[in-house]
Amino acid sequence: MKILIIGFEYLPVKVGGLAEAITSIATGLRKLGNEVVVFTPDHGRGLGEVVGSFNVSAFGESIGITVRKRVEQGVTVYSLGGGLLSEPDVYGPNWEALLRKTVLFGKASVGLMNELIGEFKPDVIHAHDWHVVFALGLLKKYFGIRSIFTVHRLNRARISSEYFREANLGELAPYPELDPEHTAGYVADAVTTVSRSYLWEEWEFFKNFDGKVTHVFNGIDCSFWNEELMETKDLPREERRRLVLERFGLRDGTTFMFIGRFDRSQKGVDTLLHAIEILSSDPIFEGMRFLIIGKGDPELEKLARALQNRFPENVRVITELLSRETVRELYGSVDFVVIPSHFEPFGLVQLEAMCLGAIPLGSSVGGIKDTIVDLNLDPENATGLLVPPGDALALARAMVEAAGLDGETLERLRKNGRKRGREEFTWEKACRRYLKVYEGAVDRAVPFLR
Ligand code: NHF
Repeated sequence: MKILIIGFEYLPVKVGGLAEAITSIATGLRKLGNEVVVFTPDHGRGLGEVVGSFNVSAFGESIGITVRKRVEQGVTVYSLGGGLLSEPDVYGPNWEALLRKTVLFGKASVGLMNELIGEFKPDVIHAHDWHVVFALGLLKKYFGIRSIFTVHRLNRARISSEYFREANLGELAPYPELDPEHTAGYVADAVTTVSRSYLWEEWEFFKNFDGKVTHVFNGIDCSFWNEELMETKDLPREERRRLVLERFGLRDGTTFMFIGRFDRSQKGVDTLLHAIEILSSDPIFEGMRFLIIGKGDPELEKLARALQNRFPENVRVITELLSRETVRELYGSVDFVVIPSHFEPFGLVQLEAMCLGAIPLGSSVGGIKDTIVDLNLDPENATGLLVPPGDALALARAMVEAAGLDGETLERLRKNGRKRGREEFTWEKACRRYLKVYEGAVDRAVPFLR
């Protein structure tokens, strides 16, 4: 099949999990023998060789567009630069600039497609997240190609219809303000999201496209998230843990790690801080260690540091950027990884942890719920523990339960986790299912069959 992928992030350009997902999907589809082309903004990176240029009129001026091309793992990546497409802040520097960038990307995508169509006519266009709504609408309008829209995370923005008129898509904007995710879903022939639970949690949105909605789970790259590649792979796990804790100036103890963005709406670091506070009055706390890794909301960073100051023997807050390799060493050394998200379309952390033998304690939402098998629901096949989101007391209790598990149970959880990560959630599986979506040969989310 000939597949065109459009998205705002493609590795090495990475802001969040989106980059990892789009790149893995593109390379996975290529490995399955498809021809895969990607259109993405250049974001001032200048990656690849210049292969063309043309002008686009937008916002009352003529903007020179530069097309760069590179081939990575068999995938042809075109990056479009010029005007705001060369702005290095992927989603910035402000909302107005981002909207203009999305319109310009749409118009420039049509210019590039016009150049390529003689040699490369896609069978399907796969659009990722709302930023490509104009590109999707315009490619559909001018080339009539079957298209798929994937929601990685609902953003629920409102955009003035002016931007649709500026994009030459006035016909899609009957109201003064529109939700671009809604428009993208309306334009697409199929709509997908990255886990089954997220789809149903957000049915209020997805029901608008009832009949063409399904889920495709993301995957995990266990060839990288692999214990065999660890520097300390020959040491027993307890020894690795001792060394990691020593590095952060802590004595040995049962270790819980959080890694993620410090924000209030999604990642739930606030719930974790509260849970640690609750635990601090329990005698078991003395033997517990918490590594809290991430950055973001300055208020939350301050709260986390205050907790570290109060409990210097137990808590370490790490706000520096760690390499993927270092994070791998940590996953392979700590006992538990906590994922207290308030919502999570898929979430990669729980699977990265599972691949490296760290046991996940996660909120029972979205992709976390679909990937972790809860010890209290299915002890034989369990891979971790699930707790209700936003419930600090339940999380504190789960941490006490986890710290008290016997060696045999811990080993079973680890073994099941590794197997589930490596066999159930592969990118190859995800890509095979996307191919079915492209062909319309996939099961749908049906509200009366839930
Ligand atoms: O894993 C890639 C990622 C998801 O849960 C994640 C999210 C954004 O919030 O699909 O997209």
